[in-house]
Amino acid sequence: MLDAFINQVVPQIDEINRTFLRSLDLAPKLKEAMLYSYNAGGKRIRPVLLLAVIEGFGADISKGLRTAACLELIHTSSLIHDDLPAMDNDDYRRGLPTNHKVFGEATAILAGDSLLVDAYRLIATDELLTPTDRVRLISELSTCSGANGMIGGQELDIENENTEIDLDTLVKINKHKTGKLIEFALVAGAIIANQNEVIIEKMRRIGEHIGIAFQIKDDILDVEGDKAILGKNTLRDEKNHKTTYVKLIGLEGAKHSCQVHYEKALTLLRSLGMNTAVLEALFRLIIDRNK
Ligand code: GRG
Repeated sequence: MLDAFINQVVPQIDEINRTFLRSLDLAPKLKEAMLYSYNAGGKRIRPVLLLAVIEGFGADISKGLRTAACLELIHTSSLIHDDLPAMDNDDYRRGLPTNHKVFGEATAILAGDSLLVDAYRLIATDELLTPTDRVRLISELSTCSGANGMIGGQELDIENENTEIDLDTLVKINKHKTGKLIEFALVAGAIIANQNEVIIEKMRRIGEHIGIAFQIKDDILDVEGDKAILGKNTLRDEKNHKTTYVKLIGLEGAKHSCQVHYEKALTLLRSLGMNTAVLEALFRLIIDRNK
């Protein structure tokens, strides 16, 4: 059932994004760099989560396709910047050499910038959404991506390299760096499905828990995962002197904490009275994944 859902929606998201990126034709090398990282693959978890929320509420998933596509472009931009020499300095991502290794650092920075900035037009011009919903979604997404969201979380992460931090600080970093885009997926799905504010805020809390579980699993895979399956290097956190859940509470502690956040997300989800089958399968995939 989850596979059928993924096979139904991912080609549609990819089609929207590829068509959109191909239309940006002022600077061919920049376009090529953007398409390179987008086409390198990736699990597309965030857009699938967004659309699964809409499906769970019995609403029309076509109304969420462009917002879901936009979210994946912004996520892709963050991966390009994350790999830059000034950040994690990585040479391998989504199974291929990183963007700056292929196109040079300047173009990689601009490819990340463009993916972040151009993406919003997918929502702004979405005629299936009301103008009010477009503005709200853009506002939510820029908050989740910006200085009070993913980018702020990345800054805290960098400032705390080589530093002994406690669990609360680590949770704060990851809630923002990784969690905010996942939170957006759940909140946006509820907005597009016309849910009330109580439900939207419950979705936000579900997103917080599943976002933390996602990052804990990422930390676990950095230690236990297989580079060939992951498509990125392992032991990156140790190389970058990062504090992770595994470092702070051990491998078993991290696995336990991942399970706890997953269960909290699940309990909240089941309290909403919606069809949770696809979302539950996705949450399970997030904590059981091997890539
Ligand atoms: C774009 C201006 C701009 C800034 C970006 C670098 C940065 C600021 C933020 C870093 C955010 C980041 C990369 C957090 C880690 C999140 C994470 C666990 C990513 C891996 O996501 P997956 O597993 O990857 O979904 P795939 O490749 O499957 O999409």
